[in-house]
Amino acid sequence: MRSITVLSGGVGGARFLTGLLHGIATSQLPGTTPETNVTVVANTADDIWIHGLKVSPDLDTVMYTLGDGIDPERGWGRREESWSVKEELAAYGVEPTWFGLGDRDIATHLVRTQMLEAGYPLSQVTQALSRRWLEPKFGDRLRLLPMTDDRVETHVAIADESQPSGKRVVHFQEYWVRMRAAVAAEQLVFVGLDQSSPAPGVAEALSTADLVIVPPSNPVVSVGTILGVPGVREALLDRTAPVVGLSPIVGDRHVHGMAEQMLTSIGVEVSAAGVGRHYGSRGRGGVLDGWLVDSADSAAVPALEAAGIKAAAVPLMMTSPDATAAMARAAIELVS
Ligand code: FO1
Repeated sequence: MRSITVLSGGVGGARFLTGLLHGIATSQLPGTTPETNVTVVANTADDIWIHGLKVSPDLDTVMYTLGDGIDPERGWGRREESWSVKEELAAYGVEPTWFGLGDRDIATHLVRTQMLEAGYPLSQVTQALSRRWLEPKFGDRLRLLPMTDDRVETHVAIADESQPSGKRVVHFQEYWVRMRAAVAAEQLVFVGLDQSSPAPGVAEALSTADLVIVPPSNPVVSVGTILGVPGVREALLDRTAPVVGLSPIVGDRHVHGMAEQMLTSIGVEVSAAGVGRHYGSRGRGGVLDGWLVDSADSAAVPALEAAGIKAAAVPLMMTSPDATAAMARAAIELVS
């Protein structure tokens, strides 16, 4: 396999990529060699302008995780972080205080914001930041692309009796970070998504890769948004090589994050089979050729096969790079 493309959100996608790259480097993955290259197409609908800075959480989480700069406990932001700027902003009474930008992390957002304001597209900003974080370790065998260079933001409508409409719309980050997704997401609004176009290299990475992997990221606000960029689905469909996914739902629960709330918000059953059917079989207008479910959900396999999706049940907890590499191996074997 010359090239693999992965559609990634934040924490779950980054953890999967760590295992995939480990599996390639240690020759655990059939068909790959140390020269196999990986292109990551990352979600940018989590992005937020805050304190005058453009923050791209999923791009940064992938970049910091693979570049060993991530804070392992939080799964986002920098390790060995300090929070002086955040404390000073709070001392000035500047809102919002619910979204924490660490001092080291702020340098990333300053570089990104300056380059965007100088007219560079997000894809070139990401390439510049990756020169520090990814190139030294992976050379040209790993490429990180935003799904689009256009501004796209996920906003969430929640109940608010004080409003005449009975609803209020908040940015996804406020829904997740400030509210911990504790209230129902009555409606999701993907601002700018329908007008967006794939970033340079994205369509080609999807249509020419020898394998496309949908990792256990949030199927709605991470993978769903990538698939929602006009042109992305078409690039996935006009390819011969397989598309294989791994369920983020294990035993009817999400492993972390807020997939349950997001799936419920769009009326999709919170189960491994429900998500597989939501992505759909590539032969029937969907995107998947194969779908891995956790051993706990082996009963889902026949229904998925009936829906035209090859399925298998294997352990899907990413407890270590080797465990994750084994998941990547099972995904490759499922569709080889
Ligand atoms: N998550 C939190 O729970 N609290 C935060 O204060 C926070 C700040 C933050 C800053 C930069 C960044 O890249 C990510 C940050 N996150 C924070 C995580 C973020 O909400 C998630 O990475 C994704 O957007 C959701 O998948």
